[in-house]
Amino acid sequence: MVNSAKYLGLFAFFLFFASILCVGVPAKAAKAAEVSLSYANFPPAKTFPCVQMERWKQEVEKRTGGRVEVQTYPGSTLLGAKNTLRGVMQGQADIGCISLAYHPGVFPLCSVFELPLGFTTSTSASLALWDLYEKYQPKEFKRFKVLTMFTSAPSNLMTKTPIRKLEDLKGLELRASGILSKILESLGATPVSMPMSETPEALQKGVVKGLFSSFDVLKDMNFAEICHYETVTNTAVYPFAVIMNMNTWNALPDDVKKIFNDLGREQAEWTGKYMDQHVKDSIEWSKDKYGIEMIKLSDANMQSVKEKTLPLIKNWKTKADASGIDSAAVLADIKASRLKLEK
Ligand code: DTR
Repeated sequence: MVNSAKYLGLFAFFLFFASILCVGVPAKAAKAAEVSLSYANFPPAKTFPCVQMERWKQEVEKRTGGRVEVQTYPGSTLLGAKNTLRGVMQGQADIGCISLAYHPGVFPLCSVFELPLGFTTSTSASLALWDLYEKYQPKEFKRFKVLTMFTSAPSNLMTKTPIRKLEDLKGLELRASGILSKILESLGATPVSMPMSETPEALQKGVVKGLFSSFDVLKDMNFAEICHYETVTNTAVYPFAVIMNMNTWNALPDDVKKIFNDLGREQAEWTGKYMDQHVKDSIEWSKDKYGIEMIKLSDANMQSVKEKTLPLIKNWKTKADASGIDSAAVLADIKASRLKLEK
């Protein structure tokens, strides 16, 4: 009995020892985050609004030492393009990325960035947009904490049939949104306004014969497969804002608020630089994979684009002045930023 008891004891000891080895001595539990934030985004994960979201998440979690964790929801998995504004206001998500052009009339000041203001890069336009927001603190955002703002690269035509001269646009149904839809209208096209996330189906079904946006989507949305003709207009950009629920913001520790505030302009610049490089990569990828054709309009046609879209700036000025905005000062500040940032 003694022998068998001894062996039983040894066996039990080894069993316990083996279980520790297999399961591992419970390491010190990873420190739980003090704050957990949900971040909703509408387009697919590989598009630039979501790429910048993941960078922001990484920086926040690194700079807070893990005290703040960010759960990201790309591809409209938490909130879609048209319900992010309300969803963040109601607290369905702590943070949301919105394309201002999807909310006509809601952003009387910052919608100025949907106009053909002459920006040639997303970097300069993104920094100018952020600086404008910081200077004017527009009341259109008073219900939110704005974490950062940025823009797409300048918009161009991506179409199923070639647009070699402005006359080719006549009556052509093209996807855009916000004031950029009005730019298409002024050039003779028939704009069909919808968020980027609805564009693939509209292209597949033939509801639209192309779109008016920046060239990153040739790759990120695979539009190069169906839109083989890219007419360079390099006109208006699409402005975006990353907004936070105000109760969520007010509940954050002061040192975390400082980290978020310090990230504001930095994230605008990072996103702009990412976008400008990604547009170049997207064009090369689309040429290699689908043999797309890049088309330049004549100088006369480019001059005509400028002339036909000028009234849109006047229209914006009239509406802005009517809502108490000093439109002349805003446009002067934007022009000064553009000249300084693009010199
Ligand atoms: N087309 C504009 C802006 C934009 C440019 N690239 C992307 C990628 C994903 C979403 C939007 C955009 C727009 O529809 O907002």
